[in-house]
Amino acid sequence: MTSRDKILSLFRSQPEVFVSGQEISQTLNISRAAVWKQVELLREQGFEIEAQRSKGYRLLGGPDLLLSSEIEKGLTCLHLGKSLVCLAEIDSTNARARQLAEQGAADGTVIIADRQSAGRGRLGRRWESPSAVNLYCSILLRPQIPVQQAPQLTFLSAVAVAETLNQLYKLPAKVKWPNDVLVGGKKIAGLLNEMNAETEQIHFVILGIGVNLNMAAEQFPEELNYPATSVLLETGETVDRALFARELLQRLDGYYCEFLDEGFVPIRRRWEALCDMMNLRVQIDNSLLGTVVGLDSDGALRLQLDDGRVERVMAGDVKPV
Ligand code: BT5
Repeated sequence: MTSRDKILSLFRSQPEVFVSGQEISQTLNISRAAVWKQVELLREQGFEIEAQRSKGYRLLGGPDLLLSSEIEKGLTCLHLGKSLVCLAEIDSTNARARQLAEQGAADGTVIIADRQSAGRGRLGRRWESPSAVNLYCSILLRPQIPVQQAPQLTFLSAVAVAETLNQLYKLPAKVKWPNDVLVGGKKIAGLLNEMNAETEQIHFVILGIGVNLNMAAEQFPEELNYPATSVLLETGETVDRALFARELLQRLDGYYCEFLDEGFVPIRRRWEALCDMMNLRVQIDNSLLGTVVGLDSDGALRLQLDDGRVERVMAGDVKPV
């Protein structure tokens, strides 16, 4: 955690209460001048901090930044989040996770950012990532599984995101092949998994997860491939992003352990139960037409064509027809 995060965490643990410069300097083991400098930096970032000579500092308001200390509170994961990095801003958490992975970062490292300046979707698309409203998260994993099984991990994240939205906000979240989570037919989350592997061996997999939590209608781009929504738009309530991040990591960790022990079958079952396109007629990339009959063990969508043959679809955008 940076000094900035530690000071914020200290303020937030005692809302509206003055914390003396001396207490901060002792707790963080930095000089009083350094405390003052960090407070100035926080003010520049939009935090309203009152300073009184005899009492110290207190936080009156400011942006809702995610802090690793708040996400880690009570987290009991076996794999994920042993190292959890929360950044104010980054180009893309997936790009940062890849850099860290190449430098040898450990299995289970989690990168979260408050804002992405170049958030990525699939096929070079952009993921709109405004400041302080959503979750932008990348998880670095080093699973010892065959390379062809790596795409299965996307379904694990999709199930964990949909179930967390159901559990915390009673939202009827559904999964859409291959990498979306929808509420009422609108996209609320997108997943982007990236892998670094040789023919036989996975070096690492990055699970990129973007969930629209407190995003307001005017923050969505005008041109969208698919209608989109957020928890705020669905429920009318602003949600606690740290709590969502914590619940999601906890659930993902459980499913990842299960996946390593038992393979893809339990996740596939959950995914199929959450997919409301099962047995529906769909079109892939405005060409192939058929009925969704399930998910294959490598993550391919099983599509029954009109002549009865079952086609395995490896990539593409699915639209109901
Ligand atoms: C995705 O791509 O859905 C994958 C999105 C993954 C984002 C996460 S955030 C953390 C991590 N770091 C990254 O850099 N990325 C990951 P795709 O299926 O290609 O969908 C992209 C399309 O969704 C865009 O072309 C827009 O039409 C639409 N879109 C963009 N931003 C959106 C948003 N915030 N909510 C809903 N739809 C959006």
